[in-house]
Amino acid sequence: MSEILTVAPQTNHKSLLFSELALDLDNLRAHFAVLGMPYGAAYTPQDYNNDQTRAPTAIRQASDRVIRGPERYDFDIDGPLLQGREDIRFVDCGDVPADLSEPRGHFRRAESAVRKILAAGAIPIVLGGDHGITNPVLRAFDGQGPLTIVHLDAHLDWRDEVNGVKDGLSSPMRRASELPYVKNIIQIGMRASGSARQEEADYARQWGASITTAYELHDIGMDAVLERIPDGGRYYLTIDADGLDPACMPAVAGPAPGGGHFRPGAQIDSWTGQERPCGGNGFCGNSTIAGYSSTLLHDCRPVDIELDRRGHPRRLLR
Ligand SMILES: [Mn+2]
Repeated sequence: MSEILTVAPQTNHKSLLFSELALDLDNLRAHFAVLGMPYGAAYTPQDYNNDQTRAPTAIRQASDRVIRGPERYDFDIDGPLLQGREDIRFVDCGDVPADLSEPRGHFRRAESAVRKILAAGAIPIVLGGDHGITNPVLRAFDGQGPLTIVHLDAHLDWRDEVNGVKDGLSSPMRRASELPYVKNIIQIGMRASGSARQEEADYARQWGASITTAYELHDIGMDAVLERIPDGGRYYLTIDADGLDPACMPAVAGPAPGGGHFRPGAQIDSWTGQERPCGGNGFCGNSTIAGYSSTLLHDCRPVDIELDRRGHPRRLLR
């Protein structure tokens, strides 16, 4: 029997936004698959089980207060969740469990779980946890490129290592830059001080990352920032909750004043769902969401979808 990669979420409301619980990843039938990843790569012993580890469960439990029923009309998307389409399968694959006898085993299981979700033709929606979760998730995308990473965050996340840990929450963009199938990195919302030093800022610019600061975003607006993203290939959206201003997203480990509010967050979600010129096999939106984030509730709204002959999502439509 193959190894069990995920277990059911912990408490009452077991899935995100009334989605079907689907723990059999070998026989997954889905267009959108939620995956909870509570554990990152700890920098200190205290971080093995921190506030962020409770986020996937907390987000699921909060989701039924945000949308009281999947049949309810939602003004943001001009219709009910999934637009009432019963042919779209939106499932929740549960959480990736940790094992103290194998401290990084959850990263290996997460990568395997995402590979199975992709093999099923579904778009993974990953809930952290901290931003370290992006490292194993992106590794599962080999053969799926070229990828453009769209990254909303206060912080640069280009550290090579912290306390000797190379796949922690400070390093996801550095690790992404090393993947041969990652062609573009678009970073939006940078501000204040994080783990980056001058050398990381220089390195990111030298690599060719497109960096938009929070104040530039305020000045020109999210639509103008999104215009800078090259067309073609596939997009991988990763949102650190601290990309939003702490006035509307205070429950983060690294608050940085001066960020955007819900409106630019919703715009970036909406952009993910737009019809765009696509290369490769035509996927347009591949989303991973790290950390506490109300914007993720927008990200989890597939508004309309075009399927290929095998029933896999070919294109997301507005
Ligand atoms: Mn951050």
